[in-house]
Amino acid sequence: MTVMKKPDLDVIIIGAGVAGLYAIYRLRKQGLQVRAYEAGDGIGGTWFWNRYPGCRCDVESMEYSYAFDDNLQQEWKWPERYGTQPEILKYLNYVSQRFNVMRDVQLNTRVTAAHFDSGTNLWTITTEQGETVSAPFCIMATGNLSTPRFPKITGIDDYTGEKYHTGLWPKEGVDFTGKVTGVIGTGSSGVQSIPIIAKQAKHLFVFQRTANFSLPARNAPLEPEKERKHKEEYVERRKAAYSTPFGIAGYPPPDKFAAEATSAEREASYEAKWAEGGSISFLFAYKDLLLDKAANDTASDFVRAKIRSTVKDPKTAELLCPNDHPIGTKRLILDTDYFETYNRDNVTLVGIRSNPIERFTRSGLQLTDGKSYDLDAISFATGFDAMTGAMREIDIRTDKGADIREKWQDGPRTYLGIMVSGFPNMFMVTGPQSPGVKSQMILSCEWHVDFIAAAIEHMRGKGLTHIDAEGTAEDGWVEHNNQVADSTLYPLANSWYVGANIPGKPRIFMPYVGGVEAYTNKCKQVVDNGYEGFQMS
Ligand code: NA7
Repeated sequence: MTVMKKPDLDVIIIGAGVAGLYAIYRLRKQGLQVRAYEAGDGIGGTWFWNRYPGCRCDVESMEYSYAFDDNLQQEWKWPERYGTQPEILKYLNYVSQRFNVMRDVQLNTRVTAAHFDSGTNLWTITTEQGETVSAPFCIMATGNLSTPRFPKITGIDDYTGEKYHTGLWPKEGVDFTGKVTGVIGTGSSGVQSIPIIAKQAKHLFVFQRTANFSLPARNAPLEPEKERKHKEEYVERRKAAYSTPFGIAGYPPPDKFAAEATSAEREASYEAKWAEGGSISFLFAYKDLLLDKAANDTASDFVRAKIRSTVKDPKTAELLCPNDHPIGTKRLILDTDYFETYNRDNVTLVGIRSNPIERFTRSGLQLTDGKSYDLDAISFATGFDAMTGAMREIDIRTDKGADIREKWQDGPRTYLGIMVSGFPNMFMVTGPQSPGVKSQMILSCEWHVDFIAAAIEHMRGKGLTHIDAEGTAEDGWVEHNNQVADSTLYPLANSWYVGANIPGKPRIFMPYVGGVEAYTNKCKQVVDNGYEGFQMS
């Protein structure tokens, strides 16, 4: 007779960032025994690791917060229009304490493997320390931008100066005063940190492979009247957010195509949005900015003209003008004085598109044409193995031979970004092929956790223990996801949305860009149809 081992928990949660923390709270309310395993020595995920100077959310702080408890959203006070990394981390720690979440978080614990056994119907995870834990359900709350990547360039380990990655920034901060320093990468992390590093450094060299579009954030202290009104309307605003493309209420959707306006009207409209700051309002100028190249060109040209009029040196200005993708098809960056920074005498922009970094040396780096730079410190703002990286770092497999690295060899395949067919009882929060990174992320995390919690509750109510996504449902969803992406301009850009920043990563459009409203309606329909596309037994 075999004695069945009693599982350690009802649900294992991997990661204690925004998603993991809410999952603990939500599932515990259902009487489930849960525990989150977190690699960091603190909670917060992305907001724990990305401590680089200038790190700030690009969604307004009154929106970028949890909606699950009205008292919480009423009592928390955001000081500025956009939350800084320290402020958001403070908020997440506050939430954790307020809801006593910490007792179910195990810090300093990196999960290396997760194996499912169909005989026992249990997931068993293994940690770096060799601990094993089992539970019938496992939730990957592992984040989308949580696997920082250094470029694979010869000699990187020979470099003896200070070396930092924006996504792994030291807690104690870095003082660049008096240093000749380099930043490699001009995505959001580079663009946010460059103006601040420039103010400290003796000299800053920015090594740019691709110029990116960036708009002024127009950050400012939060106006008390705006805050009061927002709080008064919070509950309705949160509800309304689900009927919008990005999960953010308060931005009237566009009612005109770009071609329906005269060029003077378009100019005035872009100018007003440029002055207002923020990316949603700008992309909402016309209906077809992300659908039609000619429409998009009008907005792209407007921003290029702004760059040219801001940056005094015409050669530098030209190098900063993005020319390989339509505006908005890569994450549209929000900055504070980014382009203005290139007017400083101590900042030099080095274009490395046609003259890439050949190698790192003991004292700095050398470009292909032989020119070398001696640098006291180098900051890598080179991004992440986005969306699939964190899960692929864990050895996820089942006793039936399913292996996530093999399954996703040609790109991720999921049903609704929530489950992967062949991996029973394993859920993802904001997995690939869900709106996640193309939405107000906290809203999407809450939506997924609520969906998962409801599915588990439904199963328990019916005495069911096993759930998997049907292969055909998954195929259909992947195809739908690709069709939606192909009907937009998004695939035209070499972005981390398609894995283009990781050499050798299969090129597939990973986020769902049909919008939050369409996506959440689809989820509701799935539930109304008895969890259509999921097999439960
Ligand atoms: P991103 O947006 O992926 O940006 C990474 C940057 O690093 C980008 O400019 C890359 O140039 C550059 N990069 C990457 N590898 C290299 C090499 N080998 N040589 C030179 N330059 C390189 O990451 P971020 O951290 O800035 O932002 C990620 C998200 O976090 C952001 O979208 C927000 O949502 C928050 P490339 O464009 O690939 O030519």
